[in-house]
Amino acid sequence: TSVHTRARQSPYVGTKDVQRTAVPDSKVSWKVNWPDYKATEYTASKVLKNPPWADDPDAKKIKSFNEFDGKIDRRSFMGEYEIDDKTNRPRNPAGRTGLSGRGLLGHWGPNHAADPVVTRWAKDQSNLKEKVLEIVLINRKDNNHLALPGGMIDEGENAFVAAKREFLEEAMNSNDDAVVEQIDKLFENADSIYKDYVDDPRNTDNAWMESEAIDAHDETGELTKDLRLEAGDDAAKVKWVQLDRVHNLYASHESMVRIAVKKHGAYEYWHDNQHSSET
Ligand code: RP5
Ligand code: MG
Ligand code: MG
Repeated sequence: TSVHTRARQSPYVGTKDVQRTAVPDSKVSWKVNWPDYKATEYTASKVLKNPPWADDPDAKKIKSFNEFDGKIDRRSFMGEYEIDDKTNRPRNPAGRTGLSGRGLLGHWGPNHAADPVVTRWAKDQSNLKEKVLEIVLINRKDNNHLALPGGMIDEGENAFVAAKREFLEEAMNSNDDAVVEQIDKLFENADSIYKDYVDDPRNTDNAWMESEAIDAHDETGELTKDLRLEAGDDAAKVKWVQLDRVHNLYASHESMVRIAVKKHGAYEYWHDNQHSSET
């Protein structure tokens, strides 16, 4: 596996001047000794205001890391993470990011998301050698990046429920009964295809994103033929995108999409194609 790169980008997302300490690839791992390492400390003011979705600014107030803490799941897909003796802050299992504190993230430690991977076969396969999938993607409002229409798991939800809810919010902008029923059908045979750390630009040394990707594939095209996509919530745009070349997707979404492509036996576009600059 490769080291995280988006989690080391500066300036920190949503800021003009928060610069992460530069962390070279060779020093991402905590196993590499770096006695002088000093990360830039930053937590966004909206997080420090202690809204209901965020933890106490003092990590010492958190008693149950690595387990369920009331309704908050503080377990990591990466196994047990370390907690700093002095500060009681969790340590990012994927390594150094150059930033300490929580940045834009509410929870110390893992912040859990779910990503719906909704696919069907592209209609026009006439000039294609292999079967090509198309997928529902959004452009994110926060950075215009092309992304899966995913979001944070709410308290008490599992990843399937969250992926479906986020799809309704961001890709359908609807909670009409008929639309909900249509999406329920689409997700009836949905499958969890990824449960892991994600290389999200918001990650810090003490707070990071993890996600479970939910694959909902419409084999016949029947379930999605009347789907009326409409961007909502944190999505600026939504569209079906043909998977015949590499797109520059947000966080670790490209890895999730490739798993779905392989699973459905579709054209593995990344073998022949170079990186595209479209966002
Ligand atoms: C990514 O951030 C996840 O894979 C998911 O798509 C997303 C969740 O955050 P929001 O969309 O709620 O900002 O790391
Ligand atoms: Mg959302
Ligand atoms: Mg979202």
